[in-house]
Amino acid sequence: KKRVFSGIQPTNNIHLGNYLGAIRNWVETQDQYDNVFCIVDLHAITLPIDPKDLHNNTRKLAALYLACGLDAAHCKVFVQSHVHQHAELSWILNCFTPMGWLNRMTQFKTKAGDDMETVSAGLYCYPVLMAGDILLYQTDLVPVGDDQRQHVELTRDLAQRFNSLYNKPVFTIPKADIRAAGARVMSLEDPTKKMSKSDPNPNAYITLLDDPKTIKKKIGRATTDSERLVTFDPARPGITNLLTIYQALTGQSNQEIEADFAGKGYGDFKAALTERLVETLSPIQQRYHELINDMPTLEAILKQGADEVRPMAEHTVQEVKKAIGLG
Ligand code: AQP
Repeated sequence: KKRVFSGIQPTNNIHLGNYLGAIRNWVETQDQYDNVFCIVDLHAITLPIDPKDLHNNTRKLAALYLACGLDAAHCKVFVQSHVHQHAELSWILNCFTPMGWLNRMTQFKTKAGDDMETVSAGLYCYPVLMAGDILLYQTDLVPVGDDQRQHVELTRDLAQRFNSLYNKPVFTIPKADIRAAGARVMSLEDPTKKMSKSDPNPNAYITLLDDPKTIKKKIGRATTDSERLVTFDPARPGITNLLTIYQALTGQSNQEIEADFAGKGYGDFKAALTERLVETLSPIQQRYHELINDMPTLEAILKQGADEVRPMAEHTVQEVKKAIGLG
């Protein structure tokens, strides 16, 4: 079976973009692959984060992975910092990554903004840690949202560079797996920006734990336009984003959706979208609450996941050290 690896940062409540762009796809194909899914807490410290929040978010995210349908029988689910080989490989790969490559990473530019003096070196090296995460498990496929395309490309370049430098296939060359539906969910406030969990405005995103009233409010105030035509139209990114979400939830074609809402206004469409969202999220929330209230079971699943992946990670680190002549 092909190996799949992916992860999410435990930085905040995860949102609809993380679900539609990533987790839902992991769940859909989990029985076809050999899956490794990580809660990437080492990535979460690249920007300041409160220790209690980091601790709690890590457990919340693990519970959400499982509540969304990841099955421990098909997947190894674990916390990145429980497997020290991630940090170890990341350092080694840093020494093989040209600064020029990192200078081209658009996510760093967006997240660092103008703050080049105090922003951490960790944020700059984030793509190298991510490359290490993927390469440690000899990954074939990386199911992610469209925003991570550039980082997976860098991972491929790095793996190819390392293999050819030592003339040995130390790393499997991974491929990004980006599905069309839900690959880029946009902010509800500013539909030209991606939906992001670090957005200071909570109305810009729907979290997986939002209750029906909150979902209704957020969808109700989501940015649209004055045309009042329920059609996919790149010139009207607000309604197009909402329609894209609706499409990802229903699996209907553009034409079917436009036909269903022909002659209807944004109010009718927003009510239907709210209904679909509540329908999708309610069962996830119910399972989430069961899991988060049984911490010993959750901790045991995470420990088991880390115990299962550690030997694979160690094997790769040993191969890397051998190639380089370390130790
Ligand atoms: N808006 C999005 N649409 C589709 N997919 C998305 N992803 C993130 N935002 C969207 C996908 O979710 C996975 C996990 O993302 P992450 O938390 O590891 O990193 P991120 O890309 O930095 O996510 P956020 O939500 O923007 O978090 P913050 O605000 O903390 O940086 C990835 O597969 C990503 O593609």
